[in-house]
Amino acid sequence: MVRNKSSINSFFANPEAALASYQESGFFIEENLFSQEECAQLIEAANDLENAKNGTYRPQMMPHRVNSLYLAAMRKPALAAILNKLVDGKAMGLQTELFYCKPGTRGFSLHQDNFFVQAPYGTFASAWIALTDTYLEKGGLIVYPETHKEGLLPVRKLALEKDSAQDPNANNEETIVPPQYQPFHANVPKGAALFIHGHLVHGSNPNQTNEWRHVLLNTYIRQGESFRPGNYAQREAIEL
Ligand SMILES: O=C(O)CCC(=O)C(=O)O
Repeated sequence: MVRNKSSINSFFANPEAALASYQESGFFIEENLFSQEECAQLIEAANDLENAKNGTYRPQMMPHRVNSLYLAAMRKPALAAILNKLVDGKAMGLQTELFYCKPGTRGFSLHQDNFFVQAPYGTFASAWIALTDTYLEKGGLIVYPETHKEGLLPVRKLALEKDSAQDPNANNEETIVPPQYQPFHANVPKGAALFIHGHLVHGSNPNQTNEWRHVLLNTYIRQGESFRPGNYAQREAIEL
């Protein structure tokens, strides 16, 4: 099996190498952060969230505000320990979003998370937590290694029809990636997190399988730094 390049390190086995790899490539995959049972509980709880009940299965914004299981997942000490290193200070939780990604759901267009959040460079990072195995055909994440070094890149507007099962801001525009960068399709196994630098260009593939691709996306910011709350997300920094 071809392993993800960054999974040869771990923030717990080799913290310096892991941080260096993240700083160089703009992402890092840490396996086994969530147990099989925790993943199953987070998926089960997703069935009670509003967008499951109304049948749209649109990604659920801020599930930690209605179910403490997601708040605990955001505050998980192993995650917080890594985030403190990634933002080089005390990390605060900013956002949670639960992706159902039912079969056929369109992917998220290429973007930099900080396009939406507008935090100072290097103070903001995301943890994309796979609650099920993910790979190219199953809504897998696409990253463009090292693009975080470019700062904020320009975008082009898209004119796609809305996919009612996708985040309403997922396909409004896409980042224009300079031609020297190549995409990497990450295999992120259940229970692993792919950490994303706020300026790393990434997106996701459509889910072409007949299985659901549940992912929990948590975002974090260094304490005291500025950010855009956003009309849709209404972000607030919370203690971990
Ligand atoms: O889970 C996905 O499909 C992509 C999510 C993502 O990249 C994001 O919300 O920043």
